[in-house]
Amino acid sequence: MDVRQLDATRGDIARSYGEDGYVALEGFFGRDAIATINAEVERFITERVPSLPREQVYLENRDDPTSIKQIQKLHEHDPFFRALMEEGPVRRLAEIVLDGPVTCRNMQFFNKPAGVGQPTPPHQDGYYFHLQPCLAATAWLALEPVDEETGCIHYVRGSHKAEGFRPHARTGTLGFSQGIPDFGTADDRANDVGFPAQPGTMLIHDARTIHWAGGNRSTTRSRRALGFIFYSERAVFDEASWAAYQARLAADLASAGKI
Ligand SMILES: O=C(O)CCC(=O)C(=O)O
Repeated sequence: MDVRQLDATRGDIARSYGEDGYVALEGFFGRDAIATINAEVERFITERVPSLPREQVYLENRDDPTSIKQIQKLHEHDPFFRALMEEGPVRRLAEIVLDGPVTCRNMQFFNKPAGVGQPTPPHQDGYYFHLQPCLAATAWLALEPVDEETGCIHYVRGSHKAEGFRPHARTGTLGFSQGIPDFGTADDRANDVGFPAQPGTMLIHDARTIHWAGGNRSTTRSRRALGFIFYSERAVFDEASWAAYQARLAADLASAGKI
């Protein structure tokens, strides 16, 4: 979709997002655009990843450099990804759902490698964000076919409307250090919606929306995606508290031998 098409449907997008806490847009990027993005991801992995700090590249298996599960801040390391995040329709989508100007906070590569990709624990992104008020959105772009077997995203519809966050606790999952230990209530189950997706499908969710994904049970197919985190310019970011948490986390992961 281009910016003009998005603007033409902005009312519907904003209404659906406000009601459910997420929106799914099939064909947000067409086949050629996805082929280009996938080629750029490959180039980035070959050329840039070897020189990135280890806390920005997580592997499912520390001894296997091909088992990449997450890369952070692609937009800060590379002009192609900077433009994808800052200049095109992805940013406009975030401006629509957040109802105003946004800051481009992070762009991540999310993979669940075949056979070893671990589940994404149920969580609310805002719990990690250190924002007041919690006005932020995460867009998630499928780079290849994604289904229940490879670990598609699930949302709990309407969960963004609850007061505050659900209690979170440390998980053992690299890349998702906080999860909701009491997830699975009758309400969670009744409102759970899974999103199998084709390459080019864009999901976008409110930072308070509970979401999770299964592990990758396929032994042949990976599950590649890009995540784009935007903060509303109306929110205040507590940089010091975020940096302190990140430093503690990196030290814990290093001492546990996970990075
Ligand atoms: O790709 C995944 O499994 C998780 C993505 C996620 O949690 C997010 O984009 O906020």
